[in-house]
Amino acid sequence: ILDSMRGRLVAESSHLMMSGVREYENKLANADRIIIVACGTSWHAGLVAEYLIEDLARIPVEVEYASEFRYRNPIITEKDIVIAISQSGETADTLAAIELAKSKGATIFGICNVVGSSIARATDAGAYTHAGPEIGVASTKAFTAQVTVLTLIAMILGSKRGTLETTKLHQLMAELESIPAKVEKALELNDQIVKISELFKDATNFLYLGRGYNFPVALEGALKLKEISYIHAEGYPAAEMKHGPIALIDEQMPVVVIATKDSSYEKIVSNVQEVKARKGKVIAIVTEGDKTIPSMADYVIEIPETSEHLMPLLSVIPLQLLSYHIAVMRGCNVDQPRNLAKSVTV
Ligand code: F1P
Repeated sequence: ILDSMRGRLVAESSHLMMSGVREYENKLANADRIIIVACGTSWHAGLVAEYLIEDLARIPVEVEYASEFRYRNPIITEKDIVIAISQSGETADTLAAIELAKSKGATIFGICNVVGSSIARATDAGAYTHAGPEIGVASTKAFTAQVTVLTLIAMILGSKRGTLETTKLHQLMAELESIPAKVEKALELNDQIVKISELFKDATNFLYLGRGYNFPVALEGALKLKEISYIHAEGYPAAEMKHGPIALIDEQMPVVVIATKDSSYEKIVSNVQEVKARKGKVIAIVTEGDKTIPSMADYVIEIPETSEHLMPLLSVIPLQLLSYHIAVMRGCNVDQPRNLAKSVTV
């Protein structure tokens, strides 16, 4: 798995994949609204894109589960741009959502990993992620490659629309260039995560919490654990905890909190306090050098510092490793989990 995760570095440093975006950048930049359709992990990448595009390019974004969107009667017009995201490029729900949007005259932009796949062929334009083949069913490096492409799209749109200052654009570009080395560093956490996995491999429930850019990562961490280890896991925006999930917390409940240094850091500190007050076991993903959260958490995983816009590229890695090791320790087949298909074509 480590080798396959390293494959993402190739995708992340490749700017070739953006040629499809360049042709359509005016159309994208002038959109009144962008609708993102996807399923599973790809939908989580779409949620990260909502934060990125709204923040950097100030274009309203809606993120829809393709499996719901295709069956309701959504409002779609010729002015809409639909971005369809899919690793396999064969997911039937995403394909059906594209066909629906196309029938209403929307422009469809695809982000796929598999060249020449059905979704790539059904779209008007697009970008390939070139993350290499996903050996297992559950998406891992595809997620980071999708988020990378979507980050570049948000940056291009922000600079075209004048909502992203040139200095900030250059800072983000430079930071993006440093991500492959930081991913390598995050992968060095492997041995530490093996030890944590050993302690929690028999848990029956997990809660994942994150705020801002780390909220979709919390959802993705929970999905990965469900998919490959069959442990029940829920991902929540940390601020939603008090609206229900807090009732679940007791000394049996492992709570993975993605608490890196960003604009919502102070708030997440109080969320960790709330979990600890109820005796939950906190596994915190923090920024290197942080002192506050480590003083409260039960287990601490330090990842390199980066801009909050790019943090999902790093914060997802320990969560993927945690799911992987727990699944292996439970004797699960991580490449071919039960009941899951590589591409859901029905
Ligand atoms: C979507 C997806 C994956 C998940 C599993 C089932 O696939 O939900 O995210 O890991 O493989 O399908 P795709 O449209 O991104 O290929």
